[in-house]
Amino acid sequence: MSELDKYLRGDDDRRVLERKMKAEGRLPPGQALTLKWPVLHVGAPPKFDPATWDFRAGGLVEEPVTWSYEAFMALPRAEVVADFHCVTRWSAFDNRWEGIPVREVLARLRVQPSVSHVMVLGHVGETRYGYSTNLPLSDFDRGDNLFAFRRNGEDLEPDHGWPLRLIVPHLYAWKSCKWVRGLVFMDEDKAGYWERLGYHMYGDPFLEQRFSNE
Ligand SMILES: Nc1nc2c(c(=O)[nH]1)N[C@H]1C(S)=C(S)[C@@H](COP(=O)(O)O)O[C@H]1N2
Ligand SMILES: [Mo]
Repeated sequence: MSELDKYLRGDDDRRVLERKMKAEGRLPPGQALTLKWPVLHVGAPPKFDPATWDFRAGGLVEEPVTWSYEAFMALPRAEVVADFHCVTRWSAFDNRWEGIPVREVLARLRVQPSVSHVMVLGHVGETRYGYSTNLPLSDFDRGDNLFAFRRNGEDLEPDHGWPLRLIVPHLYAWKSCKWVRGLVFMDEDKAGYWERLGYHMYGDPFLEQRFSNE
């Protein structure tokens, strides 16, 4: 392929930006920059009905809480610009996410002192896959984490998690649960969907924590 063809395909912009991110220390090892936004999930996006959708928090909390769609969407909102690193080796930079900060949700829960980890739950029942993913409470309780509904000014497509997905920018993207519906607070670490299948329990992209046997 000629340099002109590459330029017309956008490869040239891609490589220039990739070099810049690498120089700035923002490209984790083994990752390539993508200008697109690939779709990656198991199963199929669930049907969304705002009348029956709810968001539940349970496990080791003083009182379990259930929010309706209306109540959840009435929580305070914020914008976060952050990078997104998928374990399948693509990274998308400077995504402008809009959503409800995880900390706004935590502030409305009375989490028991023994809690060390959270299991994040995706949709259950629409397909045979109920997605879940685990992370330490201290990694969940961060200012950059959002329950997002918009990216770069546009509502998320169903494929990207509409009506709501978690965004945890500092860990591999499989922790960013799409179609998120609930949280279980735990006093030990337990494996979620991909973690049971061998993905790393923590998943730091800068340490290349891809699989648990590495
Ligand atoms: N509910 C659910 N969330 C999920 C997944 C999934 O299969 N189901 N896949 C994860 C993986 S492996 C990645 S890389 C990101 C991809 O998000 P995207 O499809 O919006 O790029 O979503 C994560 N969240
Ligand atoms: Mo992924």
